Amino acid sequence: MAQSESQKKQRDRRKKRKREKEDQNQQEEEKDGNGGEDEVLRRDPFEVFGRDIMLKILRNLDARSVALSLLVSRGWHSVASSDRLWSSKCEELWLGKAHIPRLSQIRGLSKLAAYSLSVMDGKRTRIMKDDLCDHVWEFHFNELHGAWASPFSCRVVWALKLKGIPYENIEEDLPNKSKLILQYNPVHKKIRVLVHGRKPICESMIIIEYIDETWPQNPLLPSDPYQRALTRFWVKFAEDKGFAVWTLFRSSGEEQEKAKNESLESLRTIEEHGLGNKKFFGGEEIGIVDIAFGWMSLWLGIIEEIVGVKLLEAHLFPRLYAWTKNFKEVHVIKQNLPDCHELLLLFKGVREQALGSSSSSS
Ligand SMILES: N[C@@H](CCC(=O)N[C@@H](CS)C(=O)NCC(=O)O)C(=O)O
Repeated sequence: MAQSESQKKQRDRRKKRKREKEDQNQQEEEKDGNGGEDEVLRRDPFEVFGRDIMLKILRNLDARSVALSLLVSRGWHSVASSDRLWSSKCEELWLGKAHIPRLSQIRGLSKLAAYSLSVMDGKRTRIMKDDLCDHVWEFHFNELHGAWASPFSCRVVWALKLKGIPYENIEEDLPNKSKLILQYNPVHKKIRVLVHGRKPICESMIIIEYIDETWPQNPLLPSDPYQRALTRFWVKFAEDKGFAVWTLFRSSGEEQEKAKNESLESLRTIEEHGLGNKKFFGGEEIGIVDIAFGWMSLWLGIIEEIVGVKLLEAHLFPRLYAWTKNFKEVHVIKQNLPDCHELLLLFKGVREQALGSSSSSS
């Protein structure tokens, strides 16, 4: 009996220890659960969100906060110093500025360095002689050789005007081009040529890219590399496929019919794949692709009227048709389109001459 009493006590003690142990375990488990959340909160946001989301977060911060985050860790530094992030900050900083320091535009310089140099430059209290020379050079030595009726000419005018860059226009007489054109563009001997300082640049779309890189205000190309690639794709499409309409303008019969079909095919492609439901090719703002296709807003109608062929019909290409209206409504474009009647007269003569010379040569 005495033994069973002590056994009972032992059993009770074991049970009590077991209960205590279970309580302790349960407490530890609960503590662990909360600790998990705390643990996540304590973790580096760079590890939790990853590079892309951090980039998006930093994009929305002001430049000073982004600069401070450079010091957090190597991971943060790699995001906070990226060109993708700082190129948009540079654009904001440079918007509307009359003077953008040359140093900040050195090719290969990181956008973060370009931003810091511009901020330092903005704090200077003295203007040096070199800066004044830069200004004189940039503002008074842009020579633009072209011809008023040329859509290639107008492209460059639109780009310069959209950016507010002054230039001296030099009208070329195309049948008797100046010696300067032959000197500046010895390969193609064509307009347009932009002479910046003493440097000639040829080919309208290449000139426009140069303008966009030299004067970053009101950007014509997006800063994101992928979007830039897509933009260049459509500029190339405009360059390659636009040609058919000009063939149609200068031809007749079978050749004209073939050019008409090719032109319609291109319009279908642009309508379906290029423009989408956007107001402009780049979105809400006019950009380089709009400039590349800009000739469709006026010259295409002139060609249709002279040749007697309808291509851009509203019911067939509603988006593209609406785009031509939106494009012409932009103040800078409206102010810098050639006079419609003068253009019509001139182009009638050009077509007659083209058909005359083709029939006399056949
Ligand atoms: N791809 C060139 C085309 C330039 C072009 O065709 N220019 C014509 C005037 S619209 C020209 O200079 N023609 C003179 C000639 O061929 O002698 C550009 O975009 O600048």
